[in-house]
Amino acid sequence: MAKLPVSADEIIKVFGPHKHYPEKGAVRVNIQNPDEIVKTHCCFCGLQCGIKLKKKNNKVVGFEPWKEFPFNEGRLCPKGVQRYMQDNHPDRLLSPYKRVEGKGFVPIEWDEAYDAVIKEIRRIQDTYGKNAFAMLSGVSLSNEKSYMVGKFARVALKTANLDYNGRLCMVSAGAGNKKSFGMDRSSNSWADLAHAEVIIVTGANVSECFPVLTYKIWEARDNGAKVIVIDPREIPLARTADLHLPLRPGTDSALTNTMLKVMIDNDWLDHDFIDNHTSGFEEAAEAVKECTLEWGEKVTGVPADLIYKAAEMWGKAKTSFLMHARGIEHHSKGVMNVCSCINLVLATGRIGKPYCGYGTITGQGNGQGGREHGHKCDQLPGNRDIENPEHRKFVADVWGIKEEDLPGKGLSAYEIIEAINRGEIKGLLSICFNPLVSLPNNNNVREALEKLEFYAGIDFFLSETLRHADIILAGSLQEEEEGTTTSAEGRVIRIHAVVDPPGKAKKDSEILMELARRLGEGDKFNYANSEETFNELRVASRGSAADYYGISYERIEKNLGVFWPCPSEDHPGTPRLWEDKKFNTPDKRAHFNPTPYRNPMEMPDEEYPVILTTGRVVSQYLSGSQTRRIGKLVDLYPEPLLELHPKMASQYGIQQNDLVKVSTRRGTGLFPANIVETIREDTVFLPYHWGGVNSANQLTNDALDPVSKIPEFKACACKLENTGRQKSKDSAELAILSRDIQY
Ligand SMILES: Nc1nc2c(c(=O)[nH]1)N[C@H]1C(S)=C(S)[C@@H](COP(=O)(O)OP(=O)(O)OC[C@H]3O[C@@H](n4cnc5c(=O)[nH]c(N)nc54)[C@H](O)[C@@H]3O)O[C@H]1N2
Ligand SMILES: Nc1nc2c(c(=O)[nH]1)N[C@H]1C(S)=C(S)[C@@H](COP(=O)(O)OP(=O)(O)OC[C@H]3O[C@@H](n4cnc5c(=O)[nH]c(N)nc54)[C@H](O)[C@@H]3O)O[C@H]1N2
Ligand code: SF4
Ligand SMILES: [Mo]
Repeated sequence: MAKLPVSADEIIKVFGPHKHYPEKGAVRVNIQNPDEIVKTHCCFCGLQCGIKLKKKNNKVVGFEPWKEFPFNEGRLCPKGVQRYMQDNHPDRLLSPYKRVEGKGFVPIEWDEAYDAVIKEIRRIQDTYGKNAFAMLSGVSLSNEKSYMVGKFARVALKTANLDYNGRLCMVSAGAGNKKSFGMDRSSNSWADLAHAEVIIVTGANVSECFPVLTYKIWEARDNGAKVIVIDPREIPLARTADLHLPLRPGTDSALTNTMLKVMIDNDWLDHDFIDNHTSGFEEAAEAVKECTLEWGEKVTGVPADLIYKAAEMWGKAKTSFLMHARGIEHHSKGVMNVCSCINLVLATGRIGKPYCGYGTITGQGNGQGGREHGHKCDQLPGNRDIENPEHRKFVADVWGIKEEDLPGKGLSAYEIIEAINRGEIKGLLSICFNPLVSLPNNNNVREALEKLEFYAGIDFFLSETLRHADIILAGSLQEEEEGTTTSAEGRVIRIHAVVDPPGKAKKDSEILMELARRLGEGDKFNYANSEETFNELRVASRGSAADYYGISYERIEKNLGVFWPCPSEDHPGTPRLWEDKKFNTPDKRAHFNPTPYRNPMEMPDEEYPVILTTGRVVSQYLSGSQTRRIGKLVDLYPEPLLELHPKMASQYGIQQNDLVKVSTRRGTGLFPANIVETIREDTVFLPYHWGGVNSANQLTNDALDPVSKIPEFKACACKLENTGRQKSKDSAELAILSRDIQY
């Protein structure tokens, strides 16, 4: 029998009506006499800006800029200045809950909650095998918690099926980086941007998603840099760029391949670097042989002269930086796209030198550290390979277990959902992940949640996914536990506990440790504090491709962060990688990878003639479970709007704010139209931060990249129908009020 989500009425009875905090129009008071001001970091994006949080009576009551922190120097974006609204929020989960049919969620004591979880883990694993109980995790978690989750799943749960939300985010970049460099990190601290002659930003809406990085790029412009933006939309950064290439979604490697061909034809190459420090150039060159400017224009929709100009600017520069984000990575060929960008960098040899670099802009708060410490389905701490016998032995020794007891490679995030739907996985524990909103083709996710025999989740808010839970474990915010994160630059920084979790909520790590104890593995999870966990992580990462061994809490504090790799306590850390041109591959050379072009898995056709791409807006964060509760952020952008070009709008007779029905082969949604001139005429864009009827992920394609297993969020085919109805004045309000109860 399908296990339906707890109903809206039942939720309101127990939790009260959903509230925004602060309420609409409320004035925020900046407390002037806090008990304490604590230096820590923003919990949202991968830039991890420094921030000072004000504390009074064990509550976070405000913030101040932290001007001395070297990356952001006090700057914060709209989300950063509202982040502190969360710990006091009326929606906080203040105790564990269990689902009782007919009543909804009922608050219970921790002992009962733990017992219920352990009983179900045992039952399911005894009946169906260890791997029938899966775990999903997320990288808003600190390094310490990420490491602990990886160890918990393998040592306490003993399941192979652990994966994380970075599977939707950083994995194409990670796989491309490893293939090309043998290491997965931005090549330089972004201080090097300031004097780069040319900067390419591709598939990254920097001004909305990494707002504080904008000023670094503008600083470079002030110093004379030329900026090239590659994006189907004229994003804010493109409006201040020297060149904007508005390509058709899903055609990135056609564009970069054509640029490489132009560079080869004009000999804008660094032969010395290619010959002495790389391998695979011939194969990569062979793969772009047919990529003429005419072909490039036809496939990408970007005029040939613009492609030529970009290749010339990039090819002739002496210093340069190439940055990309999910726009090129969220594709069924995301890894190829990443490799094709790296090929442009390697062809010019501009890496491992001052003002020359390459980097993927990490998405989630700890998207960098979290992808190194072992909660990916194929990975052990230190970015070690779970299938490599030496790596397994090393980590098993650190954990005090036998190598043969360490599970092998498990399923990736979306594959776990598919396995639940096939009846192979029966139980799930999640922490820090809201897959019902964030996974593609999410009607499949709903079906999986309804099918699970048991589901428990650790969160501080009742997310859409958690409405399907049998047990809810009330966890902690970033500022409720000591720890570290690693910023997009590769800088390991200190997160400070400002307050204790409110009510009966507990620290995430405490919950995991107690579950481990009750599973009989308590002796392996006996950490007195986060520093002890970090010190074990250091040892587990020693000698690896993500070596933290030399980094201590004390050193981070003293230096305002340490860049890994840092193999020993007297090592200064590594802001700029590969200055000695010794890459981390077995032959110490950087690898070109051939990147032959192919189309996205779903192309527009007669039935579904329009390209749909999805992404973000500045005021909302990820699945929105955190930011849709903060009144000031909701005011900025209350509901998802369908961005479309005036020409497309007139073709369908669509006016501003008309409700448009958008359908794909997977689902249908209704979205008010936002007619803008800043998008390609053949493409529409939807932000994905909402669930239920407003969810963009009802529509998206669940085709996965064969290597990274990232979904194709950025290109699928859709059709539009004008409903002829205008969005009513109340529809936004209604959408907000019914935010959690939309389906
Ligand atoms: N405000 C805000 N900031 C965030 C987040 C958030 O949710 N909200 N999330 C954080 C996280 S986890 C992440 S991963 C990052 C994401 O940061 P970004 O990757 O910058 O954000 P997106 O909006 O997903 O996509 C970026 C751009 O890709 C473009 N695009 C779409 N299709 C293509 C294509 O085929 N090729 C190219 N070249 N471009 C394409 C879109 O038009 C969009 O402007 O942001 C982080 N910062
Ligand atoms: N269509 C479309 N879909 C996308 C994308 C896209 O561009 N288009 N982008 C994808 C990307 S890049 C990403 S990263 C994913 C993100 O997708 P998700 O990871 O599902 O999104 P989050 O909102 O981060 O969900 C995290 C949940 O964890 C909770 N949480 C946050 N911090 C903590 C913590 O410290 N402890 C605990 N216990 N819980 C915590 C939050 O309250 C929230 O409920 O979405 C992906 N989905
Ligand atoms: S740019 Fe990112 S880290 Fe900085 S304040 Fe905004 S969301 Fe937070
Ligand atoms: Mo992400």
